[in-house]
Amino acid sequence: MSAVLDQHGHSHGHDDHHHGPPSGLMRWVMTTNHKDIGTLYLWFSFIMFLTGGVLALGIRMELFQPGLQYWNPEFFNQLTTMHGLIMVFGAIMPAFVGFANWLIPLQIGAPDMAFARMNNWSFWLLVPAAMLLVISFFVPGGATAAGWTLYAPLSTQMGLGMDLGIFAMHIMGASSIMGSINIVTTILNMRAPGMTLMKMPMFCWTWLITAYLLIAVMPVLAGAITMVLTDRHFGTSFFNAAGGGDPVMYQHIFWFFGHPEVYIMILPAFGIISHVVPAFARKQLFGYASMVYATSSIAILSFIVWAHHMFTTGMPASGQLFFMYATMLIAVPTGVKVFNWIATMWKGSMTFETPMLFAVGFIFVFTMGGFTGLICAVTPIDIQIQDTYYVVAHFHYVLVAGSLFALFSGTYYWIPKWTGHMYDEGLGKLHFWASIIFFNITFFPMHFLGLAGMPRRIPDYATQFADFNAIASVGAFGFGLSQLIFLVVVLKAIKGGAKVGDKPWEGAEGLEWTVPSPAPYHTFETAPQVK
Ligand code: CU1
Repeated sequence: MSAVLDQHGHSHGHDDHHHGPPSGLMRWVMTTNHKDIGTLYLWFSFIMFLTGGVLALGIRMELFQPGLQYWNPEFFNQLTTMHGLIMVFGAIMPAFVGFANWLIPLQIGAPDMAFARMNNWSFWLLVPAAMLLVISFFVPGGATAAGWTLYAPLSTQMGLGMDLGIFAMHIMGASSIMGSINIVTTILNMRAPGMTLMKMPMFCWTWLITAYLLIAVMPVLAGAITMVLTDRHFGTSFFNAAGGGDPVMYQHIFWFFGHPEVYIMILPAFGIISHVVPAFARKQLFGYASMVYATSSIAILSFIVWAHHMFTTGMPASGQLFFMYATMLIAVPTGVKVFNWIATMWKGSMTFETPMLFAVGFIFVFTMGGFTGLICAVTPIDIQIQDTYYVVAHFHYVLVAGSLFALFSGTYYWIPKWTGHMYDEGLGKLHFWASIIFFNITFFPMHFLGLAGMPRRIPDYATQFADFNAIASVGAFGFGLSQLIFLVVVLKAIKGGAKVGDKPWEGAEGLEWTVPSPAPYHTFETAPQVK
C-alpha cells in the first residue's frame, strides 16, 4: 500500500484537490476495490433481506387465523410473489456474491478481481433492479402476483407490474452473468504461484462451479421471460395454446434455469461451511478432493432433474421415472459432503463459538430439508403434495436453514477480519438460538399443514388448519425480530469492540487456512485490515 492511500482508498493531506480517489459517498459509487464492492453487496442483500422479510410477515399476519383480515387475495398473492423474487434475487444471491468479492482474491492471493470496473457495474445494476421490483407495488394493478416462477399463461396476462418485474429480472441476470465471468476469470488466471486448482480453498471451488452454473442458466431465464414479454406485447404465442403455443413449455424452460438456481443458492454455502467446521474442530477438512468432485457432481446433475417440478403436468411414466431417479441421485454427492463435515468434526477439539453454532445448525437443519427433498422427489408422493405447504416447508429448510444460516456462519467467522473487531459473542449466540428455535417453530408445522392438504399461495384456509398456522405465524415474527440482533451485532463490530489481529480465532490458529496449499502472500494474514 502506498503512503498516500489507506486501505479505504481515501487520500490524505494536501493532495486532496488532485485526482485522488473519490471520498465520501462517491467512494462507494465509484469503487473498484473488491472489499468495498463486497461490503456494498452485503449491505444491499441485508436491506433486501429485511424488505423480503417484511413481506413474509405480511403473509404470516394474514394466515395467523382463518378468514380474511388484512389483505385482499390479489395483494396477498403479490406479497408471496415479491417475497420470493426479492429473497432469491435480492437477498441470497447478492449476499454470496458479496462473500465472493471479499474472499476470493484474498484466498487465491490476487490483488483484486480480474475486471475491477465491471465489478462496480455488476453491483450498481442491482440497485435500479431492486427499485423496479419495489416500486411495482405502486403502479396500477400492483406488483406481479404470478408467483416467483412467473408461470405462463397467467404471467402473459397480468398488468404493468409484470413488465417491471421482467425488466428487473433482466437487469439482475446481466449483473449475475458479469459477476460470474469476473469470478471465473479471477480464479482461473490470478491464483498465486503454486496454487493449483486442487490446492484451492473450498469456498473458491464452490464459487467457481456456481459461476459456471450462473453463466449456463441465467440466459435461459432471460429467454423465458423475454418470450413472456413478447407474448404480452408483440403478438407472439410462445405460451398461448390458442395461437399454437404451449404453456407447459414455459415450465420446462423456467425450471431448466430454476433447478440449477437452487444449487447456485446452496453451493457457496457448502463452501463457507467447509471453512468454518475445520477451524472450530481444529482439524483439516476431511476429504478435500471428494468435496470438489461432489460439488461438481451436484452441479452436473442439477441440469437433468428440472421436471421434478412438473410431475403433475401430465408426463409419460418414463419421464416421471427418469426425473425421480435423477433427483434421488443428487442425494449421493450431497451425502458425501455431509459425511465429510461430520468426519472433520470427528475426534476434533471442538469449540462452539457463533460461527460454529450456525455451521452445526446448518448441517443439522439443512439435512432435514434435504430429506424432505427426497420425499418430494418420489413421483406419487409429489403428486399428492404438489403446491401444498409441504413444499413450502421443504424449500425454506433448504434456503433459510441452508443458505441463510451459512451466510450467518460466514459473517460471524470473517467479520473480525473484515472489521478488525471481534463481534459480541453473547449477542451472537443469542442470535443463533433465537434464529434456530423460531425457524423451526415457523416452518416445522408447515410439513403437517402440507400433508393435511393445505395449498400454498392462498390468503385463507379451512378451519382445521388454524392451529399450525397460528404457531407458524408466531414463529415468523419471532424469527423476524431475532434478525435485529444480527444487525446490532454487525453495527457494534463495525463501530468498535475488542481489536483482533491477523488470527482472531486463537485456538484454531494455523487451521484457518484449511487447504493443502500454503497461504498466499496476499491473504487475510498479510492484507491490510479495514478499520
Ligand atoms: Cu428442483
